[in-house]
Amino acid sequence: MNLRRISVSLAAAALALPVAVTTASARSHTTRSTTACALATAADPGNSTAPASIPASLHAPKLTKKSTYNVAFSQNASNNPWRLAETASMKAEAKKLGYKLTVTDANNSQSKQIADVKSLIAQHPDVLFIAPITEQMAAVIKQAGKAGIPVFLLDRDVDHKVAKPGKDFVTVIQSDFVREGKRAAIQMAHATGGSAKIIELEGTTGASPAIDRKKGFDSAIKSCSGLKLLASQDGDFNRATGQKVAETLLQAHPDTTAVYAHNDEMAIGAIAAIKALGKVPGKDIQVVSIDGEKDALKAVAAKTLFATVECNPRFGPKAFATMKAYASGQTVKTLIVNTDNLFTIENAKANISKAY
Ligand code: GYE
Repeated sequence: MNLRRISVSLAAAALALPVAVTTASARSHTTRSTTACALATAADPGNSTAPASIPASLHAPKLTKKSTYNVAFSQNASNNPWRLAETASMKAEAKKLGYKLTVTDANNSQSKQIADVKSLIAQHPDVLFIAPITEQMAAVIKQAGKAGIPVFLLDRDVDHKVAKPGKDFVTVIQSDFVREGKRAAIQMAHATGGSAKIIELEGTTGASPAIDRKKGFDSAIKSCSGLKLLASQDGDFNRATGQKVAETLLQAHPDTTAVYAHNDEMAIGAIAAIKALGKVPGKDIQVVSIDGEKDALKAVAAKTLFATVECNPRFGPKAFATMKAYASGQTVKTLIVNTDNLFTIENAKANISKAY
């Protein structure tokens, strides 16, 4: 929603000043041939907070306060550690609270997830949590709202032209993906000194994190003329697909010096592809990604992955706390932004045992 636009324009505004300053100082050093990249020395900007202008959720179906609830969770896939950690977190919290939780798995198929949500609507749970595979899930989410079921979106957003936040669904709880892309761009500039030929492995086409992680990264690197995007392609947030796409792109662009992957699974696939081509990840080709799963933290510690921007999958406590707040009539905003860390060589090793 607006957060995306706001973040992009903030990112552009924030980057505009350092670039202008750098250009001015570069001019005085006549020996310098290229403009220095401000991102290469920029500190990690950390997390964003939801803009104060995000409205309260006022017109979605209400939830009666009860001592226990019958809730459902439509998960879009279970093919990676991130999804498994999210589902486990939802199950653990429901168990702790003594709520009945029905979980469906769409197996990474949009048509299956639409069918799943339709069958959950027919069962009329008190609450429907949905992790939408793409923004196109908006139409069926609207149907759930029409059936009087309060819907809480987890980790991905949907098309607001079709499903209105605060009306067709209560809220979306997610990370600021544009910010994640910008943070990844800064790490990429750190890894490469601001000079790189980059290939980008995108998440599932039409998924909000894929759209926004691309937006945040691509717009940030524009401020550094040395950071060049050679190619960008869908790797479906998946390790095997990421590896295949990376192999193809690396062969098509033998001058590649960096890979930006929208998630860790694809980054790990890319690292395998780099090795298969006889190159050294972390030396010949720098890799930066997003999530913070165990294998990625191990890769950061082993210096094959430069950094991973955290995107925390442990939604259970926040999802159920938000639902309870809504049931007791407290104000719930239509967007809730998670707080995420950054994993680099400084802290990766120490976090491996806690990772998923
Ligand atoms: O980064 C990825 C997963 O929607 C934020 O989806 C989530 C993303 C996460 O499959 O690994």
